[in-house]
Amino acid sequence: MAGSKFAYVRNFELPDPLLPGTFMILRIDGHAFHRLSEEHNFAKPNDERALQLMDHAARDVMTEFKDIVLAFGESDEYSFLFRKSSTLYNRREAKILTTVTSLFTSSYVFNWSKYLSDTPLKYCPSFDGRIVLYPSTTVVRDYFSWRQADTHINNLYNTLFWALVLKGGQTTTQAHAVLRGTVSSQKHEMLFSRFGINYNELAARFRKGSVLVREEVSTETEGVDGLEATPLPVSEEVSEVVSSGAPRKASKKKVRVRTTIELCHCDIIGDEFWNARPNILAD
Ligand code: DGT
Ligand code: MG
Ligand code: MG
Ligand code: MG
Ligand code: MG
Repeated sequence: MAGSKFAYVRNFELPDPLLPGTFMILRIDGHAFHRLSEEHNFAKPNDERALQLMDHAARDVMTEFKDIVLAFGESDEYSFLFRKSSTLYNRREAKILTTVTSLFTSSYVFNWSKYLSDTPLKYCPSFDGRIVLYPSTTVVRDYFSWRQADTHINNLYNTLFWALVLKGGQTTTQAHAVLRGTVSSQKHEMLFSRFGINYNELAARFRKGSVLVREEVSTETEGVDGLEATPLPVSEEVSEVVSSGAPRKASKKKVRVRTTIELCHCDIIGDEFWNARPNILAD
């Protein structure tokens, strides 16, 4: 069946498959958030409400796309790691990228007023997105180390910069000049000696960024004399049933394993995080 004489235009639609057997990382980044943060009076250097809104949108994305095994967020960006064997949308790049980016954006807008209740959204925010393929677990680990190191570098710089401006009475030009060429230890020292700020005591959210990861949570429920325990109102499966040894009035214990999405502000550069969660990088 040839269809209409116009149908040949479909021949211009070229496939855009992402190489199988590789790790996809999709990163979204707020478009012109320098302006968005100014126009909506985000706190400097970090606005906790705005960061929580980013976390909320990222969680919505992970809830919808089960192949995402890890997400990391800082500032106006979020990175999503898909499991290596994902066949989401037959690994069509545009389909994955546009659907995830638009879901993130709509969640950001939809939930804005929950976090910035006294600040009406003045215009439509947007996010750009890209997918990069990584061939090995080493480079995936290095990718996330790169982003978390970036969080630290930017936060240290921004914390001192805004302390100089907001507490030290300097102009932004002066603050930039003071910071130029300084190394990390000098910034720590300046923060402490001039402003009494111990950098390491700042909120982990600001120093480490946000990590969203799926965790399995086991709950034991009891059913007596063969009565079933009330199912949990979540769409997760029962993993095993354990019976006690008593012949009558047996109390059946059901261990239910649910998967939840946990938010933490922990280190992902060292081995500990990854060793505790071997599933993230598994095939
Ligand atoms: P782009 O990504 O090229 O469209 O341009 P921008 O302006 O989004 O630049 P980008 O992504 O490199 O930097 C993020 C901007 O967002 C940066 O100017 C600071 C701002 N921003 C992000 N989070 C916060 C926050 O919590 N508080 C404040 N005051 N600003 C923030
Ligand atoms: Mg950008
Ligand atoms: Mg941006
Ligand atoms: Mg950014
Ligand atoms: Mg359609």
